[in-house]
Amino acid sequence: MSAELREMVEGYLASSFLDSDIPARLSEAMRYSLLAGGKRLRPVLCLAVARACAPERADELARAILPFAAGLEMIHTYSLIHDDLPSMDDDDLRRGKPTCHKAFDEATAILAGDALLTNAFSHMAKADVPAQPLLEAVRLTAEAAGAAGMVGGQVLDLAGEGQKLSLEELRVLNAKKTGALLFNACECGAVLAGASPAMREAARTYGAELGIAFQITDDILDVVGDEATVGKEVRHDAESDKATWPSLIGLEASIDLARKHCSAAEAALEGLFSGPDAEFLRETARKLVNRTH
Ligand code: GRG
Repeated sequence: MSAELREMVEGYLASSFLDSDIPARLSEAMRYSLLAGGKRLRPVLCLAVARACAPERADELARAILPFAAGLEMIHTYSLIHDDLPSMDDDDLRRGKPTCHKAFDEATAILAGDALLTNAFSHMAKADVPAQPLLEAVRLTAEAAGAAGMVGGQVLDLAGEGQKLSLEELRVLNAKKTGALLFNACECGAVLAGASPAMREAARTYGAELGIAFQITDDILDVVGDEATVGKEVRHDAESDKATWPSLIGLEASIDLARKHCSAAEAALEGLFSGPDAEFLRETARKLVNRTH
């Protein structure tokens, strides 16, 4: 199921930013990072939630929402490009390849990120769904990616380097930096499918639980993973003296906590979602703890 959705997203992304009006070097940098082989988790979650909300319209919905879902991946890719910059996390490797500023130059990487973020909204607005839910989903996404969401989380992350954070501070930081885009992808899937308020709430809870589990596993991979499999530098958190789940509660307790949040994600779907896409969402939550990249 997810392979099919992932391929749809991959196809859409591959055909974007080929416009001859875009300066060649900018288009090259945007496509370099966008097509570097990410998991496409956010767009696939958005599409799968929408389909699980209305299984009888699954194929039609996926086609209608695809530009919106692809926009979410563009926003995610912009955040990775900017996160890797020397003034932020200063990373040389991303998705198994040199980071954008290494492959091009710093100014081009900043502008490629800016362009991906801005153009993402143009793609999202092309979704073939009624105006009211589309406007709501665009608003939710701007909030999730913006100052009170991901960008705010990144600020807290940078400010937290070298600081001893409490568990609650780390939870809030993670919910913004990593969680906001993930739960937003799920909530927007429900909104765009015209789902009931209960389904929308359940989708949001599923995404939020998955988001925290995702960040915990990211922290764990930084400790136990190897660079070739993870596709980015590892042991980076300790080097930058970052508060992480393993550093605050230990490795074993972090694995247990990730499992707990994955179970909570699965439980959020109970009784409301059906069909193969609901099963895919449950399986995603079950498999998350064992992810290697
Ligand atoms: C620069 C505004 C701004 C925000 C950056 C996304 C982010 C916030 C930072 C990335 C660093 C990081 C380790 C974040 C936590 C987990 C995360 C989002 C990992 C990357 O997402 P994946 O694993 O990556 O879905 P792929 O490459 O598969 O898309």
